[in-house]
Amino acid sequence: MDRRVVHYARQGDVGVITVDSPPVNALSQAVRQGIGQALAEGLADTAAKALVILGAGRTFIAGADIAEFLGSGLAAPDLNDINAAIESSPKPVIAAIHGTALGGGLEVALACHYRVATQDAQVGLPEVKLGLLPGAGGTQRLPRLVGVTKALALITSGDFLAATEAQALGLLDHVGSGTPLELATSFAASLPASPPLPRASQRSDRLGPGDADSVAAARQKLADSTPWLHAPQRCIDAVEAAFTLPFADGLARERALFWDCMAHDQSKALIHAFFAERAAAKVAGLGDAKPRPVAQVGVIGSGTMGGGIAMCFVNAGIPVTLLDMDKAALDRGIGIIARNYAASVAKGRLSQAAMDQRLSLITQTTDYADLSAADLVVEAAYEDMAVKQAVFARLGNVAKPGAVLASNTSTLDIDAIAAASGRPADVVGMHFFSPANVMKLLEVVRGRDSAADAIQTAMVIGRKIGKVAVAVGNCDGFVGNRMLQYYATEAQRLVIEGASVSAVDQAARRYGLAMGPFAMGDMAGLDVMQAIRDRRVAEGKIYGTALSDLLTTDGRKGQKNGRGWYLYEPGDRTPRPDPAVAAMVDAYRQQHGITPRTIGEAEIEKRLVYALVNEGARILEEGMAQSPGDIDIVYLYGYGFPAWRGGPMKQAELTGLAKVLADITRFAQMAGDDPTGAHWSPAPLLVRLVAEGRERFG
Ligand code: 3H9
Repeated sequence: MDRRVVHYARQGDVGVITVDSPPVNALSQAVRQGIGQALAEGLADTAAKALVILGAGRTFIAGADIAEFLGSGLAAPDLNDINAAIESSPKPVIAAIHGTALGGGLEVALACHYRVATQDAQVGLPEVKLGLLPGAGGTQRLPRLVGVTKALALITSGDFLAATEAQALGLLDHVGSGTPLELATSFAASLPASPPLPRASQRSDRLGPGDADSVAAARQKLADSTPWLHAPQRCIDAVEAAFTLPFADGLARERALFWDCMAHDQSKALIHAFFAERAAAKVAGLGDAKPRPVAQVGVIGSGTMGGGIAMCFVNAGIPVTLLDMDKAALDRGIGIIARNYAASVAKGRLSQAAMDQRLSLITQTTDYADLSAADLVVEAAYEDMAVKQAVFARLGNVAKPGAVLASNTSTLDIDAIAAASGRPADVVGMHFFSPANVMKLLEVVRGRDSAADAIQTAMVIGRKIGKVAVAVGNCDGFVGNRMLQYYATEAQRLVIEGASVSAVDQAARRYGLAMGPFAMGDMAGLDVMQAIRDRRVAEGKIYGTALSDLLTTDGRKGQKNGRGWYLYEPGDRTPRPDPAVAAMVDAYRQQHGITPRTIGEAEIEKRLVYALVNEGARILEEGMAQSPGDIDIVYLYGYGFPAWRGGPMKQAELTGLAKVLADITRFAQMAGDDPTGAHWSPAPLLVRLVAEGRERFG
């Protein structure tokens, strides 16, 4: 069907150009061409005194069509040419904004002579979040409209501005209530008969002598905070051109910098992450299953996880019945929740009224019968199969028919838990990450018998409470923790071979991870990890090394008792190297006849990340994740993997699968017959892809 994505129609004496390309009116080649044609129609329409550009559906224009960036080059017409045609129009052109005007969408609006917006509209140049910069005049027109300092802040952060804030900056000419067309029509009617048309490219009144200082300050700020990021510095280079070069040369410089960013691995990684996050929301094999309604939630266990999970639901306005074994446990749990909220109030992030309202949505109980009204029950009891099965047996009796029963287990077999409920079709895993009220990741575990609509319910409610939900298969550790166990094991192997605990963590941080494996272990709790290790070792599987046993035998639990791989001062989470741990490591090496060697940062980095990649490839082959992108999203949102690296699987693709396999093969040789290094046996999928000359996992 040949459907026009941009159409022109006249309303009174105003010519209306409507961009109608769902879902977000992105500037595909067809839309660019359509705007050009509709503009020509409007200019030829003698009855049209002014022209309006607006978006059909939920939004104005959300930017360039990012999918086009995955291909080779951008087909004509060029957005710069469209913008030049708009700006040079002899008739006033008004952008009428609702929803969001982002990236190229805002650049179209900046080329218009006037911009009006609805009160709930937002504007922004978020290209930097994709590792890019505004490439269609945004870095040249915005500084001319709002000044260099403000433009730098907007362009280097990618933050959205509310319409009223944008108006205060001079970016919007009018903000009001009414439809975008009504706003634009009445704005057009208020214009004098032949007004001198304001053209951003021709303005210089907001540029001034302090601009070079603003640029220098912005450069320094970014060099201090995120020196590893490529695009923000290029954004500054482009904005600098707005006051050092004539407009046309500035545009050319901007475009050259845009292509420079586009060629960089960071934009490939960030664009991958953008699409992977959206793809994760679509779970294959669910048919047209609709989510079950969830108006009331039960949470079992008021400890750290249960309390955090309860907060997620009440934050979204969903009442929670919180169950624990006795009143003392409940009081402790509620106390922690209240303290968490109070800290947000103290920081000015939450009002006292909102805190009170959220707490009022939590009902405490010790009686399972009180869960009978819940549409969804999330179990966050102790991580032990017998405990979980007992809970699900009781839930099977009390929960109402059709309630979804979810376990927050991080490693246990969902099918075994589901069987205890007597209604396995209603059972799924909802694996939150600690702290549950902060971390965005939610692994939704599909059991063998989980009903499609039960999975869909968990996915949809996950999004509703602000999580990034990823469907995963039922295997030991699911996706995230299954990969992590080899990463954590490898971290210990590196220390045994000669690296220090802090050197391993430092290499991980320098790679871009939010924290190193040892600091992460201390945060998660060494006792918790030891319990998982003990179970896995009893099952003949690997997790960690005998080195970690020495620490737990010494009573080290991590942050919770101030002693783990590091030492912690009371009330301070800063990890401090512990000479006693270094002594334990020395003793361990001596006992095992290991002569420590110097291990460079590059080797540490590769062994940590490729341990993830190799297991990720196994997970993919087994179908436990539906795509490499899903695995990446698990790592970006659950484990502090840097978005600008796109996730472990994307990194492997960017590095080259053949190179990664060569290193993994080398690490396997180095590990020899050491069972703790058995994970280096190359994943068959990786071997096959490389043999076939393929460069992508999926
Ligand atoms: C740019 O403009 C460069 C120029 O300066 C220079 C050019 C030379 N393209 O997020 P949602 C899809 S760079 C293609 O779930 P929401 C998205 O994949 C661009 N597709 O909705 C999803 O598809 P599906 C600068 C896009 O309501 C669907 O729309 N602009 C684009 O939660 C719904 O998306 C940006 O970076 C796009 N630009 O949020 C804005 N945007 O249904 C990026 C969305 O198949 N977009 N899609 O999964 C956003 O921030 C959010 O999508 C938005 C809506 C706030 C618009």
